[in-house]
Amino acid sequence: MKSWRKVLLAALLAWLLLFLSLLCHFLDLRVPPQTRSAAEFGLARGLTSAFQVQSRNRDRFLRRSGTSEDDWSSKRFYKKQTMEILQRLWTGKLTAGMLSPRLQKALRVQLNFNKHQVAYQGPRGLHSSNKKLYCDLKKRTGIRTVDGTEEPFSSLGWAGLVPSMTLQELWPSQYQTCAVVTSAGGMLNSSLGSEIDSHDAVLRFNAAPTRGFMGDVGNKTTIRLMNSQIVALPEHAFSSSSLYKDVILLIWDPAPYSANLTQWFLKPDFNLFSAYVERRRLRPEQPVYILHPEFIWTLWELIQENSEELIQPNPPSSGFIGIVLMMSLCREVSVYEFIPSLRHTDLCHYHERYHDVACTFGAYHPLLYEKLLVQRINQGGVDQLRTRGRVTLKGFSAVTCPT
Ligand code: NCC
Repeated sequence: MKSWRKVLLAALLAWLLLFLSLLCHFLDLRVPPQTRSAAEFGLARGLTSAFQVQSRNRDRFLRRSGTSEDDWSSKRFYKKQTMEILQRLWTGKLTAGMLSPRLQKALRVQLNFNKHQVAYQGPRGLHSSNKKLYCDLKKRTGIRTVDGTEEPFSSLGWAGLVPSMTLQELWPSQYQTCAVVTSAGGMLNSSLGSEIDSHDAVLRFNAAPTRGFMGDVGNKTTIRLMNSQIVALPEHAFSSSSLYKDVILLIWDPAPYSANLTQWFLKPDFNLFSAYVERRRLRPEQPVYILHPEFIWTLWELIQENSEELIQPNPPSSGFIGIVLMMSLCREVSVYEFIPSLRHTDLCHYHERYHDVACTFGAYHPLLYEKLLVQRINQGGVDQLRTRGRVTLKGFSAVTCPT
C-alpha cells in the first residue's frame, strides 16, 4: 500500500477510536464484571418505569445535593470530595446527598424498584446510644440457618441433609478474637496480613483469594461467607475450587422481604439449592449452612431503624452480615477496610482490576448506612480507621444487657 494511504488509514482509525471513547464517556458506559451489577445499577428487568420516575425526580434531587455530574468529572473536585466523604464517614456525619450524582441516582432507582417487595412500617432514625445499639443487635440477631424443620424443606428431607450441629454448637470456644476481612481495594498495600492472621478465626467473603496477597490480607480462613452467585455461577467453580474447601461455608440469597420460604425456594435470586444439596451429598463432613432469610431481613430492619434516610430496600451486603455473625460467635471482632481508610480509591476489590466506587458506598446494597451503623458501635479511634482501616467491635458475649 502506498504510504499516503497508510497515513490516511491511520488517521481514520484514530478518529474512530476518539469518537468511540467520547461516546462511551458521555453515555457513562462501563462493563460490569458480574451479573448482579445489572441489579446494582437498577438496570435489571422491569426498570423502565422506575427510570421514568427517577428522571422526573432527578433534577430536583441533584439540585438538593448541590453538586453536578460536571463537577464530579473534574479530577481535583473528585479527590477533594472523596477526602471529605471519608472524613465524614469516620466521624459518622455522612449523608447520601454528599455522594456522587451517579450513586445518588442508583440509590433512587433501587428505592423505586423495590425488587424484594419490602413493606417496612417500623421506626426510622432512632438515636440509640452505643450501648442500646449493641443490645438491640444482640437480642434480635441470633444466628439462624435453614434447618429443615420448615416447609418446603421439611417435606424434602432437609432435616437430614443440613449439618447435625448448628454453627454455634460447632464453634470452638477458644476462638475468642476474630477478624473480618472485606474484599475492598483498600486492602492492597496494607501490610495487614500478619495482624489478621494473629486472630483466632478469620472470615472472608465470596471468591476473595489469599494466594498472592498474603502480606496484605493474611493466609488464615476459618469461615467463608458467600452470596448465592458463588455457588450458582459456573465461573466460580464452586464444586472444584480449593477456595471453598476445608473451611466453614455460609451461603445467603436475597429472598422476598416476607421471607416466604416456598416462594424463595421456587424463585431464588440465583439457584443455590441444587448446588447445596450436591455439596452436602459429596462432602457431608464439611459444615455448610444456608442463612435464613429472616436473619438477613432483621439485619436490614436494624439498619433502617437507625438511619434517618430511606435505605435501599435490598438485603445488607455480605460484609455487614459477616460482621454481625462474628459478633455472635467471638468476644472481640476486628473488621478490615469496611470503613474505608486513607488507602481507599475506586478500586472495587484488592484482587481484581475493576474500578467502581459503588462497591464501597453501595448501589444495590445499603452499604453507606451499614457503614454508618458500624461506625457508631466502633470501639477503636478515628486514627485506626484512617491508617489501618480497622474497626474494633465487642462480641455479644462481652455485652451485658438489661433483661
Ligand atoms: O464485592 P463483594 O460483595 O464480594 O465484597 C465483599 C464485602 O466486602 C465489602 N466491600 C467490598 C468492596 C469494597 N470496595 N468495599 C467494601 O466494603 C462489602 O461489605 C462486601 O459485602 C456481596 O456483598 O456479596 C458482594 O458480592 C459481589 C459479587 O457477587 C461477589 O464478589 C461474587 O463475584 C457483588 N457484586 C456484584 O454482584 C457485581 C457486590 O455487590 C456485593
